[in-house]
Amino acid sequence: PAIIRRSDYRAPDWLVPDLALDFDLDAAHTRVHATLSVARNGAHGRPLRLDGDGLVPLLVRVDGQELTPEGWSMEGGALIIPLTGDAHSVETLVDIAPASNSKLMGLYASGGLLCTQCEAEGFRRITFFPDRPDVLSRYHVRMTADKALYPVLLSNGDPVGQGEGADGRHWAEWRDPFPKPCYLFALVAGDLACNADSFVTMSGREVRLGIWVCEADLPRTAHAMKALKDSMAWDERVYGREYDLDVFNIVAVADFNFGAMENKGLNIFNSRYILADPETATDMDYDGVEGVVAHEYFHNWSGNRVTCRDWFQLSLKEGFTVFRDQNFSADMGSHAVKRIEDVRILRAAQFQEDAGPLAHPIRPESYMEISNFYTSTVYNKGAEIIRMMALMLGPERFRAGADLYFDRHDGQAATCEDFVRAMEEGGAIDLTQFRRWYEQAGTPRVAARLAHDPVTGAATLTLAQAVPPTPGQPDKQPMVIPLRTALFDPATGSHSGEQLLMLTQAEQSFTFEGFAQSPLLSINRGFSSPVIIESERSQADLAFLSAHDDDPFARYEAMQQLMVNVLVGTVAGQPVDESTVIAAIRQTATNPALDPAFIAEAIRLPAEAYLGDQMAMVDPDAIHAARDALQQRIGVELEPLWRDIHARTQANGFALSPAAKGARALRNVALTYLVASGAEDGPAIAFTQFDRADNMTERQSALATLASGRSNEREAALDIFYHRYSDDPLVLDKWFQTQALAFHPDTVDLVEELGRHKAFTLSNPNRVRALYGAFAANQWAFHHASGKGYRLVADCIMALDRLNPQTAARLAPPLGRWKRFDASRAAMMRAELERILAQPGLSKDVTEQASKSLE
Ligand code: B3K
Ligand code: ZN
Repeated sequence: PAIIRRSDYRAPDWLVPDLALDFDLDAAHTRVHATLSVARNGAHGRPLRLDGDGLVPLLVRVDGQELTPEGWSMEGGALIIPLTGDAHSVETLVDIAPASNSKLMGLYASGGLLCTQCEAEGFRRITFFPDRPDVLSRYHVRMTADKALYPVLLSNGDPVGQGEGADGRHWAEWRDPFPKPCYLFALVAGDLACNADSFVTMSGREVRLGIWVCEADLPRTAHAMKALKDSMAWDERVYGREYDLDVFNIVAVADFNFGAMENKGLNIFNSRYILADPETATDMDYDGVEGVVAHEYFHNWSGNRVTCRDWFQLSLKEGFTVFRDQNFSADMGSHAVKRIEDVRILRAAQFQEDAGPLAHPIRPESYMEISNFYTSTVYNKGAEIIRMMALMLGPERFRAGADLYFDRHDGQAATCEDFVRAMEEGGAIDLTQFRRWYEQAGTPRVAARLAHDPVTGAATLTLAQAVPPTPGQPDKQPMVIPLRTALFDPATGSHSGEQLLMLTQAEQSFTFEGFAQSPLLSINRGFSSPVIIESERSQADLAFLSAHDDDPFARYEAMQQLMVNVLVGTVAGQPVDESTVIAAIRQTATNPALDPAFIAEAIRLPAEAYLGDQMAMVDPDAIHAARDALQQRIGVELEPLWRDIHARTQANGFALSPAAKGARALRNVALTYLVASGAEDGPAIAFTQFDRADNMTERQSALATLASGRSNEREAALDIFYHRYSDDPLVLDKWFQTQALAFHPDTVDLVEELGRHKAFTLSNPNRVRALYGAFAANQWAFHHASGKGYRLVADCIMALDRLNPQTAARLAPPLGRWKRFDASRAAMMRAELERILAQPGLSKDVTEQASKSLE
């Protein structure tokens, strides 16, 4: 497949200021009649080139005249039309088949609905068009459909007309006054019910809000509606940006390749990010709904009003919008806990990506298939890079930079460079060296060494940075690394003020005066930079910080580092002292001044995969054994505490308040330790929680605890859960996922069986991710020494690639981490990648991921 390069960008040859689309909708055959007003862009003689993917032109007209077959040609899937003038009207007619569209890109059927997904390059599967984000058009959409099957017809912008047609059909017209790229086009047709509400903007305009779902799901839309209204108010308050159309609609669909899509005025969502009620959604699901609703809403400014010039600029909208949704969620709940969660996600997904064969800068230089670049790097690392700018500028100057960016580029297709320049000018800062964060891949490592002179009382902190080599980038330049830092004086137990240290050179020293004794280092507080800190801090120092650091993230980090040191030491066969960890856990868990939600985060053991990331060579069995043993030890030593917490956090009725959520989180950690202790009544306590819970958070967490054990209660609980929820797809996903994530020696065989279960299907991406996506994240099970785990995932990728390459390709990266495993596992992982690549007709999505993974 061809490689597209950022340096090859050229402005479009033809612009399309206006586009009229006429859809004659039907699941088997939909006719799309498009009328494009085209305008030559610059002085050139090149023909009009309209992208198409699997389309056959049934009619081509220019200025009302039908062209003979000699008047146009096809090149790949594209339609080429030589034109003589500078402005023309071009019409095409195509016939597409939504019901057989298994890629879920373009116009497809989900349940009884017809819906679209166009980003990044799905619009070319609907009609011939210059499918690139820098061609912006005003859309006028007409849809005609069977009224009984599709009583609701939605598109972007505002509704401008509707009426009855012949033979039980009806029609609707929508007009979007804001010029937009075609990736933001959407339509939905179906039998939908509406949760209708309204919002008055800061300038006093009333916006009609609608969340559209099937009738039975209406009671599950309240949380999404609240999140939408909170987001609208937040963007006005924090960024001064208000909504710009008279209606804002959201539709939930069951079959969707990712989370949701920010189509102008008509967001389309994976139903898992809309539907929530206590019986079926966990607290994490509720937070997911809030965060994704906000994310898509915020795109109306960061993405739609200002869009991307080309797909290499994807982080311009995604990194910034993730940063915005993270801050929104923090404001809605706990800043400390949100930051911990976001860093956990960054480390689990992005640090792994940055350390492997698929590493790329947040602004990539090339791609085969753009769908493969909707990555944790572009999204989550992209957000961290905006966060560093916000930290360096402070809130007022950051807001001034954002204002300049939005005002200057409103209505345009912009670049990352445009954003950085607006921050420089609006925020009055020089970001010359900082731009390397857009160019260099890899997670910087910062070695921190603290030296103390008892005679002068000076403490000298020496910081040395190194960015590891990544594919295509053997040598790296020093980055700008802002590090929030404090030095704790052991004499007083406190520090005399945090400083923002700017590490800009390969090595730099900072001196601090007035320490009679050597201070304790608290660095990268709040995780101010997305880097790995290497500092030799004793277990005693870490224990002190875990109890006294006034930055909650640093406190959490000290606690986790304590645990990591013990676990990594155990795996390496070194003698370790578990007592410091256990004392620190007791200290934290019993501190009445701490938020229970924070405690739950801080006392949980680091994930097996995170432990693997700390080692040059990952030994999944040894890591599992060490973590399991420490968990048991903590369970045994503090058993009365776990019993007490578990009993104490039992709620009287369900609430969604931060306090109630925190109590549930802590209760679930306590249950895990209690069961891990091996106490005889552990499984029975878990089963009682499972059985009596009035909410999914407690039920699923008890189920997960049981699923990782070998009690009789295990089978019973899984069976009850399955039958209770067998007609709710989102909850059934949890049943698959819980088993795929279980720490159980037979997980790999179980997953194989579940792949043949009657409720399993490759045609629903949520179901695939619930089983195979979760399984591939279960380090111990996936890396089973037999290699069976690798084979299962490879088989799934190969089968799914024939239906849905985009979702298939997302399962490939775990197989690409072979360099970090022993020779036997590495050989088996490579063999699976090679077997995948040998499959005839393999998509370019999977080809790109698998071939890069072998390098
Ligand atoms: N912009 C979409 C993602 C589209 C993914 C295409 N492969 C959702 C989001 O980030 O808001
Ligand atoms: Zn986004």
